[in-house]
Formats: sequence, structure tokens, C-alpha cells
Amino acid sequence: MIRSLLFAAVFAALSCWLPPAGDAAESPSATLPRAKIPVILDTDIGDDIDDTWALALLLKSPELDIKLVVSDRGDTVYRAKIIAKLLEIAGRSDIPVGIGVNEGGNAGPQAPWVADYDLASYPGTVHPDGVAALIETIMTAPQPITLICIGPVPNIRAALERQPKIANRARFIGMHGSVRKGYDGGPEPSKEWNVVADAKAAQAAFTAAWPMLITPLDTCGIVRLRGDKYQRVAECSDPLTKAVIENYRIWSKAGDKPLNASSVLFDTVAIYLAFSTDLVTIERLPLRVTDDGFTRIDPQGKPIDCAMSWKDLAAFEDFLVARLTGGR
Ligand SMILES: [Ca+2]
Repeated sequence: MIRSLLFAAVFAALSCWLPPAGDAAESPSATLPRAKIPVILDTDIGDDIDDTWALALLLKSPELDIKLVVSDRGDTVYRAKIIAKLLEIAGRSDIPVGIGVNEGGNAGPQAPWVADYDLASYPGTVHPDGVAALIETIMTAPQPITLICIGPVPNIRAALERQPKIANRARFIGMHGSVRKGYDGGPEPSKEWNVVADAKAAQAAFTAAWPMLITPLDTCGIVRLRGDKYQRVAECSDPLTKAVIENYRIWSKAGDKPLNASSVLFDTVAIYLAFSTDLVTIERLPLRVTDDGFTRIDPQGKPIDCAMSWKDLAAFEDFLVARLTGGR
């Protein structure tokens, strides 16, 4: 009873949690080391390449304590192979991998990178039922878990059906939707892929009891590294960063052709939001996921914190480069 009351108090505090502005040196509590934030990543890595960049950013973010990475949507075994191989390269096979709901279908454009990779060779734990692992991790955690979702969310729909109480023990951070702007900063909202690919699952996630913070296309849809910023990442010798670029070259079918920019790095913004909102403007908006995959502002919708614009996009790009190249 006492434990559950304590948990409720911690969760209530976290529900309205936003990191303080400024760095630790300016904080009166600067002498106290900040506890790492426990996170689960749910990802459709293996379709668009931005998940690969996002997982690398996650692994290079000391603010976050990764409890589990779960593959979501379509061929989740193919996706779990990419996760496991990247974790091995990063020297982080202590992190469990979960295979999400397997909907079948074809492997994606990074298949050549994992053609010879055997999941059974992963030195750490691979959970064949990734949804069960996700539920177990959230329900047994001593403090609320931050669930970062960067793809369509059939796993999350399944998890909420199996154990609705997860919504009282986690907060949801997602790369989802399109509120006022569409792809590439377009003036009209789009049917954003992570929502429209499984609108029923998005509706489940967007009506659950957890607090939500999302980066819709309004902010994540315009993040791209170009010129010197891209080159610094492309020329970095760090093994994980090299693997990101190797995957990017396979994904883009570049062959020997030089690349001078990244594709849009949507999902990296959701990783950033798990520990900071300093560089974006947050608006709390009532959102409803429509059956045809839009995220509409609707007074009847769930109030959701949305990163609606950048205070300093160049600073975010610099932050991404610094993290991926090992600097600060
Ligand atoms: Ca994704």
C-alpha cells in the first residue's frame, strides 16, 4: 500500500514534469547528480532510416537509462535484428531486445545489413514476446517508465489491451501526427505515417490515461543535417556512428556516390524530448486521431503536450552532431 502510494506520488510529479531550462551548472541542485530517466524504445526501425539515427542518439544520451528496445509493426524479426546488431556494435548487449507483434510482410531496405545476422547470437536477452516484456518492464519498475514510440504502435495497442494499468505507470513520448504543418513544413496538416499506418492503434495510444508529449511533423518534419554538419557525422570513426552511416548508404542505395545531407531525422526529436524541451515551444492541445489518420485539434480530444515549433533548430542540429560524434 505504502509502495503504491509512493509510486502514485512520483507519477503525479512526473505527469507534469518538464525539465528545467538551462544547464545543471545554473541549477541550485547542481551538486546533486540527476537520476537517469528509465526508458523503453518502441521502434519500426528498418523502414525509414531515421529510427537508426534515433537509436544511436538514444545510446549516446547519458540522461537516459535504456530498459528495453522493442520492434514494432510488420516484420518485427527483421527489425529486431537491426536493433540487436546495433546494440552489439555499441557494446550495449546488456539491453534486452523485444520482438513485437509480428504482422509479417517483407523485410525493408536495411535487409542487406542484417542478412547474415542471427538473433540467437545476441549475447543479451531477446524476448520473443516483446509486448509481454514491455508490460513486465513497466509494471515492475520502481518508478514510472518513459515510453518512447517512434513508429506506428500496434505493440502499444496490444499492450494496453492486455494490461491497461501500464497507462498509469508510464508517460508516452512519440513522433506522431501533424497538427498545423505537414511534411517538409507544408502549410496543411498531413496524414502522418506513424498514425495513418495503424490509426486504430494510434487511437488506443492517444486515448490512454498516460501523459503524452509528442513531436508532430510541425517540428520533426524539418530536421535534416546538411553540409559540414552532415560531413562531421559521416567522417566520424565511432563504431556506432559509422554503422548509422553504413545503414544510411544501404538505405539510400547510394553505391559509391557521395552523400552530402541526411534524410529527414524525424525520430531523433522524440529521443531529445525524453530529457529536454529547451529547444522547442510546447503547446498543450486537445488532439483526436481520426479514423483516416489525421491528428485534429478537437475540444473533446485528449490534452497532449505538442512540440509545435523550434526555438532554435540550428542548436538542435548542433546537438545531434555533437552527440553522434562524441562531443558535447
Ligand atoms: Ca520510425
